[in-house]
Amino acid sequence: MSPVAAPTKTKSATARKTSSAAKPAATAHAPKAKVAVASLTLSSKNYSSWSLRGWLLAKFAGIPFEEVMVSPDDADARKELLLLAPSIRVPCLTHDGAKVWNTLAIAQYLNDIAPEAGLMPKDRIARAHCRSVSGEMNSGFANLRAALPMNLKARHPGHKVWAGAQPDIDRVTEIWTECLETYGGPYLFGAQRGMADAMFAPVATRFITYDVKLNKPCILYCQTIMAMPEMKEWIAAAKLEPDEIEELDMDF
Ligand SMILES: N[C@@H](CCC(=O)N[C@@H](CS)C(=O)NCC(=O)O)C(=O)O
Repeated sequence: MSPVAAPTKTKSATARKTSSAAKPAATAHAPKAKVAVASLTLSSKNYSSWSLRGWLLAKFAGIPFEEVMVSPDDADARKELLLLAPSIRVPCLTHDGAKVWNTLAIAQYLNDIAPEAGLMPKDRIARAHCRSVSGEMNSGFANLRAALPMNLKARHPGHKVWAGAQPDIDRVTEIWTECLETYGGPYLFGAQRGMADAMFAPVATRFITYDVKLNKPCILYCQTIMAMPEMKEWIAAAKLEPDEIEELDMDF
């Protein structure tokens, strides 16, 4: 892990900023070290799965960063977000002159600046596998996303999964099972949590929220994800958010 792992704070503006950055300890005689403080745009902690992925990646990388909370429904915030992220989407990472949007690009950038954090496996073949499953998550599973939106505060025991989402669920569990068998768990690529775990963490929460039936290794993997201290921190913050998106709070 990076030696610069820092607690996360939050700031406020039209886009609400939370500073997650650790300020270097200043002493009278010490030369001022130049610490590049990153900022990461996020939207809801309860509902935004992409925000969670970006935030976990930054946490795993151990960089100090501030959270910039933006509301996608607020016109002023959207204008501000456009200045921060050309895609007008979260997450977007700004760090030391670099602006990086799209979660995969953020993961690769963080791996560049904090290689010691082990976001990607060291082995070339495992790294290729990690990139492939992370890319599949980044661009696929549209039916799963539509049918089982992330909602960390909700629980739907016995939820009947829409048939159109089942092939996506089956493919996710196939990826997880193969990774856990190949690399020995408890994370997808072995003992070290990393990029692929951040990419699939919101899916683990959806499987729990909607009571999706899983095989034993996948149940254990969901538990491993939920037990990560970073997940606990994120979920605790999500629970404090007001329930703003009524259609996602409906009973199925
Ligand atoms: N694959 C993209 C997806 C990003 C994405 O869809 N973000 C959503 C939040 S969950 C967003 O910003 N939505 C706001 C909007 O579309 O206005 C990425 O990795 O950045």
